[in-house]
Amino acid sequence: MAQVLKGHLHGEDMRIGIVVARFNEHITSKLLEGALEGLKSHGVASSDIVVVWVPGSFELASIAERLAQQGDFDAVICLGAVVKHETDHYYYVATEAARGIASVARESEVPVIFGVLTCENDQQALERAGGKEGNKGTDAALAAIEMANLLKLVDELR
Ligand code: INI
Repeated sequence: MAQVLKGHLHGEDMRIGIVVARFNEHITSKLLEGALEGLKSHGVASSDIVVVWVPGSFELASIAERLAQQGDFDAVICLGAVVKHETDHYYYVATEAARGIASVARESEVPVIFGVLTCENDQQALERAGGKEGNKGTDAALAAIEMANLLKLVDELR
């Protein structure tokens, strides 16, 4: 019979790093609230959560990399909100944030989670930061716990 592995959502005894962008803080603070709520409701103690604010989404990956390298965290969550404006600046920020986080995630021993909204306008972003589309910060928190548990199971296969 096939062996099937699934990560569970028990976060007890986990230490989680959150890197959050200050740009569009009216949105990212809500993503952070959602993430903290998601972690705590799944057993992660407040004292085991470290939150690091960075200027914008472009800076998320470099701090996530440092946290992931410390070996002290079970997962690192990146939170940001990139919103389209008149110029195409947002495009470069969103692309590099995604590329940077994906690269850190692949090279890290622990999960690094992409909780960055990329939206047409503020309304779309707010709907996904505790509005009618839920809170992507909470989703990111649950993905972090699931992936941290899954990684342990996968490593046990060795
Ligand atoms: N940073 C964001 O997090 N969201 C944005 O929408 C955004 N836009 O559109 O400019 C943004 N820019 C700042 C960027 O992340 C860096 O902090 C800045 O370029 C300094 O490196």
